[in-house]
Amino acid sequence: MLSKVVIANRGEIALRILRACREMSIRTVAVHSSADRELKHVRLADESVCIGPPPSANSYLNIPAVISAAEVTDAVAIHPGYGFLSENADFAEQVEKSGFIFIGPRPDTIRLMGDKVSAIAAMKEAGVPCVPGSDGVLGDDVEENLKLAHSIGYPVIIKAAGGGGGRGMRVVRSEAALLNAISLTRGEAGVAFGNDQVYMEKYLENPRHIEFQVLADSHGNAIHLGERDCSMQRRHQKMIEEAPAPGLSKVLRHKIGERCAQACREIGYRGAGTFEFLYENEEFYFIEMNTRLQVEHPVTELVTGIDIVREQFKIAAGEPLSYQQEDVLVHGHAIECRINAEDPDNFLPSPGIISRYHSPGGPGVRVDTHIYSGYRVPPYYDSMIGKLISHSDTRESAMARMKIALDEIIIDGIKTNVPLHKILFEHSAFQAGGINIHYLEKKLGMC
Ligand code: MV4
Repeated sequence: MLSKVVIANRGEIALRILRACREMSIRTVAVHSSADRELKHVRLADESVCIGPPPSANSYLNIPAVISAAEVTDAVAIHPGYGFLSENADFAEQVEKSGFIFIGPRPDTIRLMGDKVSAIAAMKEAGVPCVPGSDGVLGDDVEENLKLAHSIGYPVIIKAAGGGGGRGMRVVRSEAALLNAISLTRGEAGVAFGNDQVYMEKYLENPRHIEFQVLADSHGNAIHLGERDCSMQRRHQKMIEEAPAPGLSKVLRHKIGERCAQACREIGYRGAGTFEFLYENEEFYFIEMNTRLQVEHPVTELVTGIDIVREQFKIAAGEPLSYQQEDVLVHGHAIECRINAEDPDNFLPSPGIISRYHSPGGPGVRVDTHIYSGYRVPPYYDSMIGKLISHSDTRESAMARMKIALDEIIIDGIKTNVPLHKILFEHSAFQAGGINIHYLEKKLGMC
């Protein structure tokens, strides 16, 4: 197994990764900004290295600083977590060129998936169902673009090849608006991503957002761990995730999951990954692939019993996957609530000192957080301070356990979105299951 790993992240996920290292007897190096000396995982790590001041560009995104930390501590591998450098192909490449193991896919795979047009082309080729749309990037031929949109049928959506996660896209509802939308999206994309390539898809009005978790080793084995429903979101920030997706049949799960696993085999994927789909009228449409560990991985861990971070380390060490597809069973239901340090009324960040913290607990309750009484939430980073995850045999009882946990948790001194979570769990459409991506924003617009 790997002897020593640099954890190139912060907060709850750095702690999650550190705990996996402990179980596997891997020594740990925490790299942190000067604002993050008091993080729980920094205290627990075998070693720690301060890599710069709080702005992420000067610390968590500073590639030479992270690699130097691996060099001076004699680490063998770097785990990037999520966000920060986790999907940066240049970082993965420099890590490998410096003689370290990057815990994630090969740099070329990250690059392939980072460009949404090449990602879609690869998935289409591998038999993954995609949204009807342009065959690659749009050209400058006005007539051709009008003809294409006409044949797809309005509404269509123009997306930037370099975008993703909701950045760089525009819905077009009529022919009259098409050409302007293409040039506006092109211009914005050029500025934002340094790549003005755009593509066109049929716009799906009311889809659900369902993603499949995959694991692939370096020996050509790939499996899927089923899906997560992430439709409860606001402005592309997920708020609640669950597994399995309410109402999805076992047959369709395995059909789509197997397509994802097969695609991994065909492109030589390595590591943990997520296939993002839109789901509407019982049909799946691939939109993007994430080449990292995701925030919401715990719901999959709870329903499958598989430790995804542990598998990442095994894969990185060159070992085969611990499971075959037949070993993967989905047991019961799991739900995750993201806890954010923010004002639930206006969603503004609410940094500051947590004067009192009491963790919920009990059967089927998992708490992934780095916070403690006296911890100061810094203003420099994402406002997510933890995740509450419940598991039980049925969706109803997993929801009941979550409500109890939300009532139990005490976070004083800062504002959090816990009150909003409590309200959402009383909403009948969410209780019934199967809400779409517009549900939360519509609900918030009403109250
Ligand atoms: C779409 C779509 C409807 N039709 N593509 C937004 C984030 C990016 N990953 C893709 N997104 C969307 N692509 C087609 N053809 C609607 C969205 C979308 C969305 C998708 C997933 C989760 C939340 C969303 C919120 C608004 C729009």
